[in-house]
Amino acid sequence: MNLRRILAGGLSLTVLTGALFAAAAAPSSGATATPGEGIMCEPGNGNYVMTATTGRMSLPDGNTIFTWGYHTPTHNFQNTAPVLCVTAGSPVRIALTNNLKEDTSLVFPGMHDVKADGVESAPLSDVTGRVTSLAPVAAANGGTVTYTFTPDKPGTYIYESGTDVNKQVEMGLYGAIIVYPAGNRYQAYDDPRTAFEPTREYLHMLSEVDPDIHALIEQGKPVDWSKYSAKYFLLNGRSAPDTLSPNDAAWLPNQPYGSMTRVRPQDPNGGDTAPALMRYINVMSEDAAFHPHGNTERVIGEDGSPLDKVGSGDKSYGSFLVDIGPNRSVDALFEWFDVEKYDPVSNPIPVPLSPFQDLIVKGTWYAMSPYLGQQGSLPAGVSQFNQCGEYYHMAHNHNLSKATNYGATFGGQMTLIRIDPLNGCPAQ
Ligand SMILES: [Cu+2]
Repeated sequence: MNLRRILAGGLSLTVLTGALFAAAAAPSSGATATPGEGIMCEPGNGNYVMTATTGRMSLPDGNTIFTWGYHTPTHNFQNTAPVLCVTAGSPVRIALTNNLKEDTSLVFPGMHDVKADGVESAPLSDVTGRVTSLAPVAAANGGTVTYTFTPDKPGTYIYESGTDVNKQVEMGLYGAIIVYPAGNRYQAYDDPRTAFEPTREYLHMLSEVDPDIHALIEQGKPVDWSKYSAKYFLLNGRSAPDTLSPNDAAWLPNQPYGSMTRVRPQDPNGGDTAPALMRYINVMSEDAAFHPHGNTERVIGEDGSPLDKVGSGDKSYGSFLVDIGPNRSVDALFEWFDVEKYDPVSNPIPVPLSPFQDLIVKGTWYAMSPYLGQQGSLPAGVSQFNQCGEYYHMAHNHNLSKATNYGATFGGQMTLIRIDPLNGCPAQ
């Protein structure tokens, strides 16, 4: 699929996104999961076993890169690290074994009273007083350490290596911790106004990779960090169009997490309108401005702190650009609404499909209707990927240099938003 040629031809964005989706969906191996199915939590219910080890990630341009990551009882090797879904007030235990050739550790920013093998997790230093690790380590070549803590505040958090941080995080030792309110699995925070639709919860973890540095580390050569220059930009450990493939796609065995998001439009008749929940984490060293096309998202919390403390007034805000600082997290509610306002006479829903000729001119992805839920016949010989009347918008890092794969545009930190018909999508 030559995306550049499609761009040069000046075809519509909807055609382009269709091409991206087709490219991502093309492999026909055994996975049956559906793109956009949401966050894939690591099994364990607060009790996790992880082994730091080496492996490879694959990129959409055919490159493969030596990385570090973890294997778990349920997964051979993965990048990014397992998504840990836990509950406020319930203890968490992470047993870390180290199969790397150097010490490693984990830190849990935002968590309090973290213990390592039962004692307070505190930085280590050498005889000169220089800090050698931000947390007690699992020693190289088989060492173990067990971290325990009890999260007290719901929200979205990062966990990552606390040893030789610059190098080990670049190599892939980072992941997400999601803390749910006790008793409210489908709220972002304790405030019931942060409720979200149970099947519409998503994680966008932004990170980047300099393949030259990974190659030097694989070869055991010294690294000059002043020459750092990332070439690949990842969403949940994949770059576009791999971001659109389902969780646990068989053709991406070491990168299990997809990042296509699915939303439902607001019901004009006043039915269930629970929004989707978007959880963002930025693992990069510079700001990220993530841009969902077509509708705003409502930022409701940062770093595990709700912007609307009950009783203090609503500090949440809607934005076309979700700004996530380095090593920070943002939670946002995403509701797809109809700005033109449904009216049964002047603005009926659904509107009729476009005339047949316009379908030919506009392509098969856009029916010239802002509404959803209706499909019609297409010209003979025209194929389409549309399942049930849904449509798609882009979502990407607004720093377009990070929406690339080794300089080739339309890759990197980019995914699609899929807007399903009001009545759902039965044809899966
Ligand atoms: Cu854009």
